Amino acid sequence: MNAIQGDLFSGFDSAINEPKKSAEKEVLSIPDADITFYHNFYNQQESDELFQTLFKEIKWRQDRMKIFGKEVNLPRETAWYGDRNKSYKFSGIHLDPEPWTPTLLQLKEKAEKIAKVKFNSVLLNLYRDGNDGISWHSDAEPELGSNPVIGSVSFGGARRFMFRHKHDKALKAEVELTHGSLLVMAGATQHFWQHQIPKTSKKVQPRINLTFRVIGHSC
Ligand SMILES: O=C(O)CCC(=O)C(=O)O
Repeated sequence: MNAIQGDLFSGFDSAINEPKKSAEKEVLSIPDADITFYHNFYNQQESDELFQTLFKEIKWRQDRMKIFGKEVNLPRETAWYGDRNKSYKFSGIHLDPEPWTPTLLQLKEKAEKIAKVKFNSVLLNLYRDGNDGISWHSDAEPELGSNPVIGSVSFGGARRFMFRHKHDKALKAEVELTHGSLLVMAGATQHFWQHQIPKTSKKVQPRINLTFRVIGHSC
């Protein structure tokens, strides 16, 4: 985490430019947003086990999307689980949910205690290596409603999670999403900010991310 990022957080030790490991909750101090980060939401052993379980149990799929009229593979594998009838549409892809597994329900309940909402769906992304990523977007699909609460849990290789303001391009922020962490985005965040996981030429371990969501009216 660099100094600019560090200054954005409370619970940050600027002398060594590292987040305080004891800090339970770090609030990202950027305008027009409500973002909190929990570094050690799961401990190392729990995180290792959950990564392995999700890697094996989830029905990962390789979706395709159209770019300039050409069909290409999405640079990651995905899966959509949740309550019945809570389908989701993004990048022109329509996803019908797989039923909750015991592992996903356990993860959902733990995230709900912090996010203070009942999630009814989860989008999972598997980033196999540094060639996988997700480009700039906000989670602003109509079925998420206004001011959605998104609970984002990460396991595996740490990746950069970047924010840019939609109206003021000079406003940027970044968080390293580490093994076993939880990031909660709420309030007006999706109205004003976009986020991305950039691809990287560095050697990175595979990573699984789960974004728990509340879907209102399905598409
Ligand atoms: O992998 C991540 O941390 C982000 C995923 C994401 O932005 C999304 O699923 O909309």
